[in-house]
Amino acid sequence: MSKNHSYTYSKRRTAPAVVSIALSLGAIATTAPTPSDAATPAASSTPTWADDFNSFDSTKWEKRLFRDKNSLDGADFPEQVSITGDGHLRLRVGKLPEPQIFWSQPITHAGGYVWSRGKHTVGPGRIDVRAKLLPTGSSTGIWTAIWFRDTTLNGEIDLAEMIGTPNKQPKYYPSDGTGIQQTVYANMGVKSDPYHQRNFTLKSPAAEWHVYTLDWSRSQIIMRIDGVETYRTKDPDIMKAFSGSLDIRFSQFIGENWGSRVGATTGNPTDTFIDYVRYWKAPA
Ligand SMILES: [Ca+2]
Repeated sequence: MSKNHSYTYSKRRTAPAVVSIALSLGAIATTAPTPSDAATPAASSTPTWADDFNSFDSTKWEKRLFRDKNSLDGADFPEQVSITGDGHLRLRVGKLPEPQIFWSQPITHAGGYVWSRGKHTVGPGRIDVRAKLLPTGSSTGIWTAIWFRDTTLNGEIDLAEMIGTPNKQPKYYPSDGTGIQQTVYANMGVKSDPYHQRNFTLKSPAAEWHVYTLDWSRSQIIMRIDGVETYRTKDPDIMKAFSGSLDIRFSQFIGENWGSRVGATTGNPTDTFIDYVRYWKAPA
């Protein structure tokens, strides 16, 4: 997929061929970090900041009106974002009553996108996000993501990305809904930019609740799913892109050529849920 569109709004999809491995979280449990790796406070301590999504805090979050250029079948509308009665942020993909033209693209669906850019960012530390990404078998063409951009716009961390199932890339996103992709990008907008990408197979579908953790400092990025380490880099060419603080983004893009366009197995509606975000600032 394109790596050269405008970096200002980019959520780039790249073919996961450069560095990709598929493995079971259970199989790598022995690589869980030792206590000496713990750069940040344990989850049992009181978070520096948290949002349980019992209401929508517009001082921290914005519901976006947006279409990524890779989103060919839909756009994100504020109306597709809501808070459920049980305290979840819900991003909902639904079929439009009538097809329409949005930002020069004919679209049939609307989804949700919430970001904190310009309102709230987090510095080095640990961020836990508890989420249900996409239902299994009825979410074709929906590309849902939990991700972060550095305030310098140089770096991007994709903590969890999923293409709905079924899709055109079952090697990465199998039909049982267990596929997750994690990526770190540096030097956005430069065609030869370094990036690291990993694919993981969860033991249970991404349609179930999982806790996705980003643990970062100026010298290291670690990602975990349900407490099990899935990604780590200390590459200085990557880390130099993370000199600012991170905004937080939850998005749904709809229909792209690599993963799948929408179709008969795209549920109407199809939801992504976020239960909470918790942040622990790294010790000074
Ligand atoms: Ca909640």
